[in-house]
Amino acid sequence: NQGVAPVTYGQGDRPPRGDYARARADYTCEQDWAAYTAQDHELYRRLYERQAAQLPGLACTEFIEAVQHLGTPQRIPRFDELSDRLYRSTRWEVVAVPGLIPEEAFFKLLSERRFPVTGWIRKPEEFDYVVEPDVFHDLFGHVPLLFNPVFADYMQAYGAGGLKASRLDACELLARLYWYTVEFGLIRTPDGVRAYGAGILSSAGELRYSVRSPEPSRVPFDLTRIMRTRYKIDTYQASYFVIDSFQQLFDATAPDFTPLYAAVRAQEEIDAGRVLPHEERIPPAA
Ligand code: HBI
Ligand code: FE
Repeated sequence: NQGVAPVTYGQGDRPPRGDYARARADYTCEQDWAAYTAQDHELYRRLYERQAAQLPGLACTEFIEAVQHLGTPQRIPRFDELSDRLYRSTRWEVVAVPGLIPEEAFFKLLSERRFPVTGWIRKPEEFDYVVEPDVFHDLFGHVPLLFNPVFADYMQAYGAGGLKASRLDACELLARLYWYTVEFGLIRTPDGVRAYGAGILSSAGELRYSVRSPEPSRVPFDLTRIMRTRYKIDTYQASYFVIDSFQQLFDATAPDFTPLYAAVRAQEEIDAGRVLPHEERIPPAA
């Protein structure tokens, strides 16, 4: 096994944290659960408990109900056991990866209903913030909604769309959709907006900020509008897009994006935070 080339955010100015030498050609690897230390499990438990405590009133009900499927917060879950439960529920599995993987490999796994989860956990001094996704972000943020049938199908369709986008050189546009839905999405409920995005749900501070702060702009979900919108990777988001339901998300993204990419490229990009003249401003939750 020759391993694969590591992937990092930015220009590779930080060394990769995972062991890419042990990954297979599809970038999956063994979880090596036995290698986690007692401190690793303890850090996972502290992260889990901090986030679980702030879900009521901030996370959507679907997420709150599904988070129990992760199993005991006392230790980092075994991916194979979690996969068994997930497969019985929505025919998805989780697979271990060393960390960030190339877009095409990422899309391919999603299209096969295999969700890549980073094996390593952050350091204790990164309790409040870690730049790259770690096992806590990937599991706590992403896996609960994979137990939701409609969201599960959306994720697979996104992967299939990603493979197509790679051939059309449109990954940047499609990545914005992922960013503003899967990572930082909000959903309307009778009690006000709630979070469903993994980047928000696994964040110490952004969960409350995204749902309650008067500062950022919140506008209704609009596919081409999202594809025109830049995003920030190292601060709280300046814009959030609000869906009405997971079915809306699935239906809006079902058609072939090929004509949309051309239309989006012909229009100007939009800075994060801007609200367009015709757009509804959705208020923060009380
Ligand atoms: N790799 N492990 C991992 N996790 C991600 O969320 C991820 C990735 N590679 C690419 C990627 N995300 C992004 O390009 C998405 O925007 C598509
Ligand atoms: Fe993520």
